[in-house]
Amino acid sequence: MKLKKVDEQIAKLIDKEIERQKTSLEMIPSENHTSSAVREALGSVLTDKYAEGYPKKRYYAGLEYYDKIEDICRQRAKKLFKVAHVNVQPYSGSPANQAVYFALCKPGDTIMGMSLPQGGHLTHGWKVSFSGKYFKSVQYGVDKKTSLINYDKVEKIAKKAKPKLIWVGATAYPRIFDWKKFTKIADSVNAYLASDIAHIAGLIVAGVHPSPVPHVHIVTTTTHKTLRGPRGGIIMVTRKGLKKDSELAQKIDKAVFPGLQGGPHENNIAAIAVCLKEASSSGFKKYGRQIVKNCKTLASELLKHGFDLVTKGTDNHLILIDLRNKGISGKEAQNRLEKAGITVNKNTIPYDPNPPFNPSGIRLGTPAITTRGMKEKEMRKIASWVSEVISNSKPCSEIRQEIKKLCQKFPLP
Ligand code: DSN
Repeated sequence: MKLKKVDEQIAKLIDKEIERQKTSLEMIPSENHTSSAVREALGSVLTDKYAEGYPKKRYYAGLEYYDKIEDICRQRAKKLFKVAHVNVQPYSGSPANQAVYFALCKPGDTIMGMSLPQGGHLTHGWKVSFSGKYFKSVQYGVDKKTSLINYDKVEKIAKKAKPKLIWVGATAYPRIFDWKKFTKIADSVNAYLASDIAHIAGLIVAGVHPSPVPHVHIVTTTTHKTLRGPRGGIIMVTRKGLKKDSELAQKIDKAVFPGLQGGPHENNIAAIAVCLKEASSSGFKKYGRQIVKNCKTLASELLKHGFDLVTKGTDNHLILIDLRNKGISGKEAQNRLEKAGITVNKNTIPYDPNPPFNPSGIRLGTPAITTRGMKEKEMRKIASWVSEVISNSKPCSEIRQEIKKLCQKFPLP
């Protein structure tokens, strides 16, 4: 291996990370394990060239094959998500969302999104991000009692604020979005409706979460979560979007380049193309269904172990646990679980009395462990390990060994 010769230090650390991934359970719901085909495209010579512009309209020479690759990627995304136009150049999810603002809004315009501590995303108008600083952001959240989106309340907020752009999407919402209700709300105030499906893109492709495409104007996604590709971002314009604004596709493209980015990372775009091909297979549909089956099994087992789940369960790939009844903070639970070999992340729960750096919950999910082939039987075991770790009824070191043993049976792709 050449890397070992050139840079032994980095090579060793990569080897250690491979070993860590092999022997532990990756349960952060926004993460996954890519295929070796995706990684081969990512590590290819396509990282070598500038390709500012779009296929056939570039500012650099020598891009015959780059053009073909980017076109294939765009066509695959269009077909898979059934949209009118796609841009596959955003470096990731936040830049993709930034481009949507740049295309549609002026600084100071009113925008609306789900608040971060109640499950939304930084770029949906949270106060510390550009989206909360440069725009007049109004935020909706979840109901205090049920932790579900209260659509009547969303409607009231929208009618009062009359936002130019409304975001639907979340990073910690374990339930299905009612796109139709959001469409009705957005249409009633003549707002653009953008859905950020970063977390659930793979579930939509697999048919286990309804698609927003017939209902919204714009869809953004990352490519590395349930979609199981490399880190990256895609912006899509729907037919409904083009009906609202026939220039929408051009506005989005101009916002990405030259508005916000320079040369696209074409090695990444090639790897996204590979991931989209994989996601078009019948095997991927099965995978998506299994993610949800696993998550539901894990949720019901955790409930049996006395865990308090936000919304009492899940419809998708993630679970949010309110740990207050267990007398442990999210941070401590995350640390202890990591020692045992289960990687989750501390997370705020809706109306969290504790600060975001030391919140009351943890977020966990099944995309990566499902990629390894784990099923309901393993979920039951994992739930009991989580319970043993949190209740401190068995040493983490002992559980670590048991997890290592299980992991041997489920190799990384
Ligand atoms: N950082 C991502 C997550 O973990 O959900 C969202 O972009």
